[in-house]
Amino acid sequence: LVLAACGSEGGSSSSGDDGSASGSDSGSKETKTIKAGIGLNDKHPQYKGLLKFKEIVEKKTDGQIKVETYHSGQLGDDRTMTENLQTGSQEVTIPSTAPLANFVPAFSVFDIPFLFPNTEVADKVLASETGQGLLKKLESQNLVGLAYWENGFRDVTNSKRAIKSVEDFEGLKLRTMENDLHLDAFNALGANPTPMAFTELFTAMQQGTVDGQENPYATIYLQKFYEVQKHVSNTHHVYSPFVFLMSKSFYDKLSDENKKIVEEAAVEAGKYEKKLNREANEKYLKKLQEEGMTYTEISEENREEMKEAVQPVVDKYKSKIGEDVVENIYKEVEKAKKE
Ligand code: TK8
Repeated sequence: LVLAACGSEGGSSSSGDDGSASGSDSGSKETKTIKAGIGLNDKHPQYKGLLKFKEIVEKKTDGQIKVETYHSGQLGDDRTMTENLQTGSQEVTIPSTAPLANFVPAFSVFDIPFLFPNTEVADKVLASETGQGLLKKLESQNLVGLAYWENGFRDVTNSKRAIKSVEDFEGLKLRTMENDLHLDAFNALGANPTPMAFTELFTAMQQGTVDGQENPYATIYLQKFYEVQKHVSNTHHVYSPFVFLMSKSFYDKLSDENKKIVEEAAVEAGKYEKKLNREANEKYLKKLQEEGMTYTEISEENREEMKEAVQPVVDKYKSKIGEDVVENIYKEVEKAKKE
């Protein structure tokens, strides 16, 4: 019946988004196009991961699905690209979880400062029932979360002074991602935070609109932030996951076979991206110093002081994130630490 509906020539010529097909492309030979855009540039592991996704999907569907890749915010910032998925003008984007909290508040849980002590715990918690359960919440927003990729541990840079302890944040104009918890955490540290899309950040630092920002070393180096920033500290204050998002209206129209292909490709490319990202974050701190940045190591005692300063913010956001989500994520962290 489905084949007949697709016509004897084996499928309508429609692309994936006009809904005229029989609701599934099984057996049809029409090609679909995935427009995939990210905010980081083409040197970053995130883009190399996206190229890996393209390679796997085009190979496994024998060209039935084509992937067009865009980087450096060519299709907009994270929030705009996520909205593009909801309206159907783009099929894939891979934002940080922080801006995603504007669509599903529970994703703010990953902005709880110092939640993950290391990447081993982060990996286990993201793979846990709680971590995977958060992805399910995206479906109500016409979004499908196919996999967690890695942005990494975030570190503060600025053009004014070395950040050694809480006092050094006083009055510093810091750009934060567009997420209230993230913003309030830097308020609690005494900084003067400004939420801003990543696409505007370099210019804002260049013009002095902001003194600093926070991102993993790979981003700081590959986006050439060392050209406009003097100081970097290993605050490691938040571990940011990326989420590989697909438009649900596009995903739903795929055949079961092609659904499986894109799901597996997102996971496999994510493992590849994570490997490259960890190698990058290992080597780029040294490169930042070679480019003239001054590195300041945060002592464990001073990091504890930062944790205490932001704790009231965590309590304030428990209800917004969801008491159950916060409770479960802490349980998963404790469980992962013991394994
Ligand atoms: C890139 C962003 C970036 C994030 C930020 O699109 O906004 O600072 O860390 O990686 O998602």
